[in-house]
Parts: sequence; C-alpha cells; structure tokens
Amino acid sequence: MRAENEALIVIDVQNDFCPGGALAVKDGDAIVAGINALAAEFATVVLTQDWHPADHASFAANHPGAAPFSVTEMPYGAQVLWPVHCVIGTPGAEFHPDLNTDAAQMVIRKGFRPGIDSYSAFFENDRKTPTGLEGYLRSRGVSSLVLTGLATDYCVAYSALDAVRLGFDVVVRPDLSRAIDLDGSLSGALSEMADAGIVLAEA
Ligand code: VGL
Ligand code: ZN
Repeated sequence: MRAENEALIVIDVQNDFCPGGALAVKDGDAIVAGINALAAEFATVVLTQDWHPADHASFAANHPGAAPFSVTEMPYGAQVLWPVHCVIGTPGAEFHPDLNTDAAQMVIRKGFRPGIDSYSAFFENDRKTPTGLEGYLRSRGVSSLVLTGLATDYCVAYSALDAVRLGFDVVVRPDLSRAIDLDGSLSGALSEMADAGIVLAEA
C-alpha cells in the first residue's frame, strides 16, 4: 500500500472518451486494467466524471455554424467547441464498464453549469470556481497525488497543473493516460506539466 497521504485521481474514464464514444480518445480503454491494478494500492481513490447538460456551452452543436474542434471566446477565455459528449444521465457519461468504481470513495462531477466548461478536477475553466475536491483531499490529510485518465492533454493536464498550483506533490502517469492531441496539444501539455514540476513517470 501507498502512504496514507497519497491519493489516486482517475480522470474521466467514461464511455464517450473511449473507442466508440462521442469524443473518443485513441486507445482510451487500454488504460482501464492498469488503473484498476494501481487503485488497489491507494487508501484514497477519487474518480472524476465529465457531466454536461445538453445545452452546455462547450458543445459546437449549441453554437450555430460552429464546427466541432473549432475555438471560440468565452467570458473566461478561449474554449474548444467539442462534439456533444458526456451528457448527464446518458450511457456515454457512464464510467467504462470495466473500471473498478468500487475502489473509489469519492466521485467528483464537473462541467454541469451550462455556461462554463470544467476540464480540471479542482476548478472550472475560469480557474477560480472550485469543485470542492481540494477541501476533500486536505481534510483527509492528502498532500500527494497520482493522476491518470482521459485526456492527458485536457482534463488530466488541467487537473495536474491546478494541483501543483495548490501545493500538492503531483505525479502524472502518461502510461495510464491517453490524449486527444488537437494541434499539438499533447506536447504542449507535457512540457507545461514538466515545467510546473509535475513528475511524468511511472511513480
Ligand atoms: C475532456 C474535452 C472536453 C477531457 C472533457 O476529459 O479531457 N476533454 N471535455
Ligand atoms: Zn467535456
């Protein structure tokens, strides 16, 4: 077992991010068995779930004329317009059926406000509105995090960058994460994480 102050954060391992899903990440399902094995080592396991209403502002379909994967300006900054995905209560929003959700004590849902996206497990995309995860982890005595999941270059990277900013020690497991890789977003996210002091390794 890991030390009591260590938690595993599993980001968005949901059907819509896996092959066949609405915003499928290549080989997104290939990480599930490894995540299950890793979760058995941790006393604290948190799962996140992307959880959008159908009228969510991050969906290209809600911006007439906008193509999926184009970028628009929101009051809080640039926003990629995604295919409709992870709609509340739909099968695409459910966890991958092989993910061992029994291992988790906490599930954080994010992105449920229609007007603002939330890539990070800690803050919405204004980088200010909290999800509550920081308080949950601190009150459980957690100071060190291992992050895995989907997608490396969006929700995993945003979560990891917020976590170091909040003062957590952070390891991202690239081998147990998979990327969307839109216009070089993976290499950009990896260098930003390394520069921020995030350990990118099997640790
Ligand atoms: C994600 C794009 C839109 C992710 C979520 O989980 O990385 N990416 N919503
Ligand atoms: Zn989303």
